[in-house]
Amino acid sequence: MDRAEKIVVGLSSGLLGLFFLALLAAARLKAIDVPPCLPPEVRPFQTGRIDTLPDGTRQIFYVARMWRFEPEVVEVPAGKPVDIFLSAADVTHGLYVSWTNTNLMAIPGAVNAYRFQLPQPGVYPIICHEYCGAAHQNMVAYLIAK
Ligand SMILES: [Cu+2]
Repeated sequence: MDRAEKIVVGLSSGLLGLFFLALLAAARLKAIDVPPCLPPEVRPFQTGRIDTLPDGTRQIFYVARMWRFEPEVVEVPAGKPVDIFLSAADVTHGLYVSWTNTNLMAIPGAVNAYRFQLPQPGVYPIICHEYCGAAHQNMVAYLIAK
């Protein structure tokens, strides 16, 4: 290996190390972590529902199907934890809560889950972000934070 190759390999390795450190720092600063595994009793479901835990945490079990989310309109307390459990009844869909970083895939035969909060009162549209058929663009639900 000549001197120029050693310099290029050294610079490339340094840059890779810098990117890796930036990734670790961003994950630490933004508290990004690997999602927890769901307990085995959480199975794919076909009907949507809403539960409230004793501590006030709202749990929403969304079913995505052509071309709607079930339940369609849900009120949640602003600033309190909300757990979303998401399953698909037919094909792959997506669930994106507008103006947040809540973004899940609805995959038939699987359940995805995510805990988040809506900090401000308001109406947050939920849209499907995965093309799922002819009326995909009409697939909207609403979270109303009060
Ligand atoms: Cu869709």
